[in-house]
Amino acid sequence: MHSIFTCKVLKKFRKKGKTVERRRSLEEFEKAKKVIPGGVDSPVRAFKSVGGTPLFIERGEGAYIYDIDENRYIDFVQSWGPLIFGHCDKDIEASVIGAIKKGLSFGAPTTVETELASEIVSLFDGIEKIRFVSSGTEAVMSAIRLARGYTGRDDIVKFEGCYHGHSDSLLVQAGSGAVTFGSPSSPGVPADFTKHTLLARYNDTTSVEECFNNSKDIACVIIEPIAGNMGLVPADEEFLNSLRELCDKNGALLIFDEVMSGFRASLKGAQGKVKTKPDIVTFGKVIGGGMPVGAFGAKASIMDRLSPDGPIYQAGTLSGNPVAMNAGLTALKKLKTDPKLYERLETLALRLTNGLKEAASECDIPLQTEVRGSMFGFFFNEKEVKNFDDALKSDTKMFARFHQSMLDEGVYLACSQFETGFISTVMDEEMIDEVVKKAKKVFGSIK
Ligand code: KE4
Repeated sequence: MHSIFTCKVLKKFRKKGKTVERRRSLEEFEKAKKVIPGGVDSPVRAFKSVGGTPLFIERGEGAYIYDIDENRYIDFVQSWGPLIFGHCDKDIEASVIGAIKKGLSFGAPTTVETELASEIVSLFDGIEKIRFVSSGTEAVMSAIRLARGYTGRDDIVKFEGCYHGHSDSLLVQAGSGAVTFGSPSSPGVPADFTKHTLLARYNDTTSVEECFNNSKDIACVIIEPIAGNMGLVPADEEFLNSLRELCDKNGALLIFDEVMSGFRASLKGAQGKVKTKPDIVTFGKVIGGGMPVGAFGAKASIMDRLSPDGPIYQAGTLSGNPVAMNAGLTALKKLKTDPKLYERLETLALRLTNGLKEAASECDIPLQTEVRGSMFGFFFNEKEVKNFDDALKSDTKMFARFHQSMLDEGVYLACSQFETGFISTVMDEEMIDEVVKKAKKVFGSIK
């Protein structure tokens, strides 16, 4: 028997002749909210910026996920980036099962950590050593401390609209969830913790020069070289070069936060697309194959300042967990074996975004699109988006209507205008064309 609440909401889901049954997600969400803040373990999942109720997912299979009401969706979120091989990849599954049979965790060195570290180091001239942690937030927090300890300076520069995880000194005008909630700097972060964080504008060299004019104590500049947390906004090549020059001139380190773009934009992340080389790189998502992992790497001269050989402390109980390491190692080995993989993913991403653009223009809906490797984004915006202010001018109400209607069509897109979508290796042209066809129908109904 439906509760009154459920009936009311269900009515909302009834499309012309199309009833998308999501009763169990509705009921589970009510239950979850009683014991988990907002009913979710990460804010963006709550669907607050797009409306409606988050789907409770039962399982994934290849390019698809199934909610607990047995509705099937093609998944362009892929757990916010990690699942480049889609759900239940047989090789990654086997490596995890194999690892689990030998034990879950030891809190002691294992050879698989060295193997995965070597796989990553071998890809980047600028990385001689890498340390694993359990999330992207931890990787960036550790990289910032390393930069501060290495330079002996306290200030850092970040960019409006970039999100680098939720460590205190970086929750200043963050992108991603914080923007979605319209709370650019979160309560609970003491002003003292952020007074060393200078804000600059993405793709705007002058704003960075101003930071260096205002502070002679800058330890590092941190940037998403391909921003994915204000929607998909790549940095201009000359802008990144200017960051390199300013850091060199002022004795600061340049940090590329590639937690999202790493192994997603190309096999070398953003560094496979631009010439600028950072001093420190952070990773996450794909390098864990779907398990919790983060990492940060740099030249040995920088990394060796970390404890136990150096004085800069950084640690973690499950850092380098062998189950996660095996998942990540399998994923990276698969990525390295197929030289055409990223070309195929980018071609599919372009097929999707070009199709969306054409479908939107047929309905006079302004749509800006962007692609970098397997990453894609779109803005309901009249103008090209080059920075956070531009992104904020997007029509988030139109985005919400599009998101909800595509969900009803079985298409699972990121539940915020300020996120990025992903193509996985198990997607093909037929699937993409089907999504474009659905988008055509949806644009017609929401314009
Ligand atoms: P995690 O702590 O969530 O593993 O990583 C933080 C992080 C750091 N740097 C970049 C560039 C990131 O994109 C992220 C996390 N990305 C978001 C999605 N935009 C994670 C999703 C969420 O917060 O639930």
